[in-house]
Amino acid sequence: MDLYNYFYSSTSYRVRIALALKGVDFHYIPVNLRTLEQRSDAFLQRNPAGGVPLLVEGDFSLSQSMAILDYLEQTQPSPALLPKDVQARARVMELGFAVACDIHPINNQRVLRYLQSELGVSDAQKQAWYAHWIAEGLMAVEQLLVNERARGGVGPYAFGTQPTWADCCLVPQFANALRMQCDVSAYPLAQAVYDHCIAQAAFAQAAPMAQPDAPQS
Ligand SMILES: N[C@@H](CCC(=O)N[C@@H](CS)C(=O)NCC(=O)O)C(=O)O
Repeated sequence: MDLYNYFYSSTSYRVRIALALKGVDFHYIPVNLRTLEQRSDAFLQRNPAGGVPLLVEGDFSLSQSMAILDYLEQTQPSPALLPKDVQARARVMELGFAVACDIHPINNQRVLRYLQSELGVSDAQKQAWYAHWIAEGLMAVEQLLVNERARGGVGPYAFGTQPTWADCCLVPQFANALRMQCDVSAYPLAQAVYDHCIAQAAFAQAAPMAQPDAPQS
């Protein structure tokens, strides 16, 4: 299994966490987002959307991190990263999609690039945009965690004692918020989930700085 990805890409990080939790070996193929390799003809032929991650297994090729998580869940069912109970499963997906649909796309590199190169926004305005959507998005995520704790959910993961898709999505987004120096003090439950997760071996294995294309110093 080949995974085209980039060490700092949070969508790639989601998939790397799931692969590590499931103990699946893969071949890491770096796509350098800093040099816009994702826009090269060679990569666009593989993924016309021009983004990572991209999973390739034989002649089967799949983009979209959430579709990849689902594919892995079906093909490598153990350990399960979605609960069996229908409502519990929906809650996990609700949090995962809050990150994947409401936070990540509007702060994606191509959006930030467009803001600067086409609309001429300054670095400070770009940072304000980023921080604004992180704040709105993480506030909603925090409330989902508050609701879960009010239902009796104890953690230390987002939903209970085992990692789920919610953690696969939350951890990379929270890491991005910290990297972009956003104020995260209003999200103590999300912070606690993040702190717990990054201390676990599978999450550490999937972390950006542990990847072969990360800067070595
Ligand atoms: N919805 C897609 C988004 C993929 C995506 O755009 N990933 C980012 C990295 S986190 C990327 O490759 N950005 C490159 C760009 O925007 O040019 C997914 O979940 O896989």
